[in-house]
Amino acid sequence: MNEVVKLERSDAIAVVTINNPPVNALSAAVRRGIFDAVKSAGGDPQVQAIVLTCAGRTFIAGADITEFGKPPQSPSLGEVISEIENCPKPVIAAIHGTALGGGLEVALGAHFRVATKDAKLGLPEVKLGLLPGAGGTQRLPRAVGPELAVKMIVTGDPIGAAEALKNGLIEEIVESTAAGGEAFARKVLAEKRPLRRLRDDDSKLVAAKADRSIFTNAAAAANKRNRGLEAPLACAEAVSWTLDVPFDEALKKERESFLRLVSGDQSKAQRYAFFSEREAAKVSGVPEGTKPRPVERVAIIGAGTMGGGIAMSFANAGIPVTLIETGEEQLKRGMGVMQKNYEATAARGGIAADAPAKRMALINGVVGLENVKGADLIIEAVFETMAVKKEVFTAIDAYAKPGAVLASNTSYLNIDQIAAVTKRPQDVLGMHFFSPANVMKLCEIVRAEKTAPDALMTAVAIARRIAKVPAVVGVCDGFVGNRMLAQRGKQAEKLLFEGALPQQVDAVVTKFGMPMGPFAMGDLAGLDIGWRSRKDRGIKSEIADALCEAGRFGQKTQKGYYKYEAGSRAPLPDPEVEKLIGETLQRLGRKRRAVSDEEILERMMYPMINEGARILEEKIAARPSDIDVIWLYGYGWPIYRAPRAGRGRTPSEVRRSGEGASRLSAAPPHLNISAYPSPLWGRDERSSLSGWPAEGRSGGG
Ligand code: 3H9
Repeated sequence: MNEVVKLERSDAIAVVTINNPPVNALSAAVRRGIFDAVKSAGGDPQVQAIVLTCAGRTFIAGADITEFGKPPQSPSLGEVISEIENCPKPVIAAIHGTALGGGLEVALGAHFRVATKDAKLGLPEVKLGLLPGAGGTQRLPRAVGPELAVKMIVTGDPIGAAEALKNGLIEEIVESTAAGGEAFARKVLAEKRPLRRLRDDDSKLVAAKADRSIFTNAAAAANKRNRGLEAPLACAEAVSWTLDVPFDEALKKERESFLRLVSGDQSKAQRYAFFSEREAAKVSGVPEGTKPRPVERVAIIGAGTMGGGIAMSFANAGIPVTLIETGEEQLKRGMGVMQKNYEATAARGGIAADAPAKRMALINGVVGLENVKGADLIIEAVFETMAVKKEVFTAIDAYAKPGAVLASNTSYLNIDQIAAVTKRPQDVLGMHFFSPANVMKLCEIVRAEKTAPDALMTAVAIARRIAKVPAVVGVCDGFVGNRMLAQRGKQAEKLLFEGALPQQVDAVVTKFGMPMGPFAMGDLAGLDIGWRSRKDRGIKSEIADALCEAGRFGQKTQKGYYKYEAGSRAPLPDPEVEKLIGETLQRLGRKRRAVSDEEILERMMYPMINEGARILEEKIAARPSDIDVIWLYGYGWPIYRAPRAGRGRTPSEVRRSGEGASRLSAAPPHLNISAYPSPLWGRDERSSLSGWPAEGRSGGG
């Protein structure tokens, strides 16, 4: 048909094959090719059935996201799907890999669907700030019922072939798409099965039409975790139209909603984030063709909060780990915490009831550093002091097998100095996970001066294998994320000395959209870590030190900047802390003043922007978008406030346009927050920081 869609015939069966690597996205050429192929086969008297399938690693993974925001080209996806649905001959979609977004919508236009057993089917548009725009919100509920459909569309999470079969999304699981698709087509012809057009089949809607609460309850449950995003709400609303709006009218409404979202700031930001994440995995300065080293056995040293979380990340991905401690007591405590975490997740329904046992079985707790022996990758997660790190790496060097990658999970320390105590600095790097490590998706991969390219690529590859988002950074104090965060931390601390309380500062930051403020975050990570590190460096922090001296280490002791009830992670303001702050200020002879929320927000943001710009100047981060990825996945930066500079484009398009940097890093390098309060830009910019202009400022002082 054309260069990306082929039409072949095997006697009465026409096979339409899409071949548009890497993921068979529905570019204009693919849409045209499918449209023409189906029209031609439909009108060919020799053809009795049509199989729609894909070459390469996957079925169609969606609309071509790079085309969004550009002038539309015909045929539209809706027209392609209509052509399939109205074809007088049975059309069978044969699915392998991932049928996502517009890809699943194409398959829903077919009269029958079969899939291989490892296939995944879903409508992830919501993750790009969109709703399915080519009938997905109307056909999926008719295929699987509105309850499952609203869950799939609002969360964007795909289902596997077995679940798809159970719920009527596919007719059969096949060995391979080529043979299986054709065999199924012959079966349809032999059995003279009537063509099932989902648009005409309301049988799965009957119950929810009679009792709307079936739908509204499912929609509310799916929307529970939504934090300020428009798309999930639009998705749920569109699915609700299946209950009371005629099909064609609902398609029109869906289209209008799609067009509104696709041109909105939230979706633009989310699309920019999608491409930024993929760009971050491309490492500069690594010779082409560099292969990661094979990793089958992993050892983690330290069963504390971080080590345990990292071990859980591996176990969650089905990779066995050896978790090493120095004593039985510490090991037992660490294993107990992991067990409890898993059980709590299972009790909430986050994982299957038998998952805690299965996952714990993958974590082999042992005592003694000699147990790193057989590991291909060793991740150290011990106390955050250089002396201890050096001691541990000297021991690892003595026991680890040649070629093993030796990673430190340090969040601040100089990896070059750690590597220097080994005889194999080329194998040493940083793998900085974020707390809680089993939840947060970011892994900063720290390239030290002597890190070998294949060691670096090993860390990047393993991070992706355990479903983390890797971002390669250079060596400096705190790398990218924590170095920027330290600037915020300094201001947060100063704010306490000036009269603000932890809960006031945190409230401003969470209102902006971050999941936590600096003080709640400190309590989660453990205040003792910073305390120990400060002592190591001879630094004092009057209020934080006083808290630690009073045994308030954060959540782990149920007291930190806040107090915590047993078994709860909810921070409760504590009058004792207010008293302690008051006494400290008195001792230092400082007067409290009223601090406005606006001032707090500025002081939480501007210093980080400055630091981001410096990080780029120093080439600690390779690109502005890497910094955005770090903030999105390491610190829960609200995705809808991701760079306006992106405007839905890929990071490389942004660079080519000459606008250069992301919002966080687009600021002139030295806004100089120390001169506060001097308004740096106009009021509206301040009230919504997502409005940061590309050139970094809009007037003011
Ligand atoms: C949609 O369908 C809207 C419709 O409802 C209505 C329209 C009217 N377009 O992730 P990977 C590129 S919205 C363009 O590293 P993996 C990606 O940038 C869409 N490009 O591979 C990368 O390029 P590069 C709904 C795309 O194996 C390369 O492919 N669909 C698209 O780890 C490899 O990607 C989705 O949201 C695309 N749709 O994962 C699915 N998808 O090599 C989005 C990928 O230059 N895609 N690329 O960096 C995914 O989730 C994953 O890519 C997938 C493969 C799971 C498919």
